[in-house]
Amino acid sequence: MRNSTTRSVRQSVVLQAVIAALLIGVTVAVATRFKAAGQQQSNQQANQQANQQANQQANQQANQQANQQANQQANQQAGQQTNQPATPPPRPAITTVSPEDAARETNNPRSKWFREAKYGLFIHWGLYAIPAGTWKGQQIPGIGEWIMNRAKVPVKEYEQLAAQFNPVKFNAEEWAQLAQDAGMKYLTITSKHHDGFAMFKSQASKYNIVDATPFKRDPLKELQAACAKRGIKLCFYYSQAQDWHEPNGAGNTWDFGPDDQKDFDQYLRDKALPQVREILTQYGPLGMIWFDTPRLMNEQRAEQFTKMVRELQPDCLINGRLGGKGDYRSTGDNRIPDQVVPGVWEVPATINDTWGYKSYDDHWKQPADIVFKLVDIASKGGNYLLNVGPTAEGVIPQPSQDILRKVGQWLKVNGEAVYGAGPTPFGQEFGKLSETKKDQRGQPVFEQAKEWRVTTKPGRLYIHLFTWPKEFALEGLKGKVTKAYLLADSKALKFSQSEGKLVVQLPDKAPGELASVIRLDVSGVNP
Ligand code: JFZ
Repeated sequence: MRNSTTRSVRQSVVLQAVIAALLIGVTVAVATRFKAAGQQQSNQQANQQANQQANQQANQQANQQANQQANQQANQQAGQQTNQPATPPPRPAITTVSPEDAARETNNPRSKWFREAKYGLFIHWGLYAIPAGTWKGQQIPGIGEWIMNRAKVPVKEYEQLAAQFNPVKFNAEEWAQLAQDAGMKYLTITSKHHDGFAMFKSQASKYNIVDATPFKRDPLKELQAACAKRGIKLCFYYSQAQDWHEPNGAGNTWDFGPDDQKDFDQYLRDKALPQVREILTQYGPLGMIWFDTPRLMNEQRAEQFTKMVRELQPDCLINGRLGGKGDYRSTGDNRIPDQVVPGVWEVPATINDTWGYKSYDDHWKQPADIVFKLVDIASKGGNYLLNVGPTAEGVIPQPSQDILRKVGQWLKVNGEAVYGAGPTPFGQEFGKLSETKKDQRGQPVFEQAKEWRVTTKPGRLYIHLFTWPKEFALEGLKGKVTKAYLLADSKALKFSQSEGKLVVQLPDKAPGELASVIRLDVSGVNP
């Protein structure tokens, strides 16, 4: 099984390398055109081009790595039980987007709120919060919400968790307030994950939080009200293909045998489509539905969902993991591209190393790291969807709350440089290809620089500093800077500008613990 998996991975990696190589040429050309149109600066253009050429290779490499990883992951997951390669083949990495798709995403009025929002709260919550990473005394490796699969728990056993699920400390107001304090503009919660358990009242399946638990409440209804109050866009994750509770759903091979012998269309007809109809009709306007792991999906199956979403909620976004073309693309989990990527896209990310709660995962990302990632992603043109995994009592772990609120404090001061901001017109700040270090295939490694990042708004540049130099120097800016100040204290900064070089003098001490942002007002150029 190992061998055949490895072989099929290798084959598709080779194929994808070829496709990626073809696409990258186009992507780079287009990215150059996009940016050139916005700024009319020959110097900047030259910079960009040099930078893009230098990084083309790095991109290609990253794509191949991402593809290989996605391939391996998908194949491992699917192949574990059945010796079958995963279906469908993994999507190419998001950096290989075609110019047509990028333009379609960007010009879609439906995605406007999303492009401006930049930062959302992901919540993975379900029955898996009860075992919290431990089954029958054994710590089960991997992500918490996969415990049923990783421990091969029979449906009859796993189902019994429902009778114990009573998250009496759940408070929708507190969760929505946390998202607001954190500066997050949307909230995406698991309405049904791969375990098949619906976290909402469902007519289509009794295996749901209202009908099958002592809790009897519908937390998604409560969240609807709490989010609406605060202007937070409510979004639902829905696992449309994997459903380990259903004989014909994808993924549960330990109870129901190989996926290729299932009547997958019957599962779609009896459960997935009716439940998606329920979430689209019972919870007011949704920001999006976040589909996932499109095993066994194909264009025609995806189309049934797309049609339903468009009919019932024309403004509701569809993410990139349905199985057809979505309104935007997701990167691989926790994967941030090296460069600016055109179009609309999102990085789904964990705050520790799991999505669903695991009692012993304390590997928290720190606020400085999260601020860096948020800014890094925004400066490349994407969104950051950061996850928390609440406990079986309905509590979001205190460390995640504290971390999110620290980042929220930073955003209160510096939010204008993030929300609604566009990507950098430069690129040299992302780093460069190593002159000495090579990867296993002999390709130079991309060495990320982390000193500064840039976001933009019309007539403005925002320089995010992650270290604190005496002065900040920027090459290649031809527009005339009329004003410079730190968002943290609004005090004017001294600067000089000559021959395309800007130098901004900085005070002795940074104004805060986390990144400091210089706002530059620029005339004569629209960054
Ligand atoms: C999926 C789920 O299986 C997982 O439980 C979690 O919900 C996560 C957000 O999404 O896992 C994936 C899906 C796609 C990739 C990686 C993990 N990918 O494309 O790299």
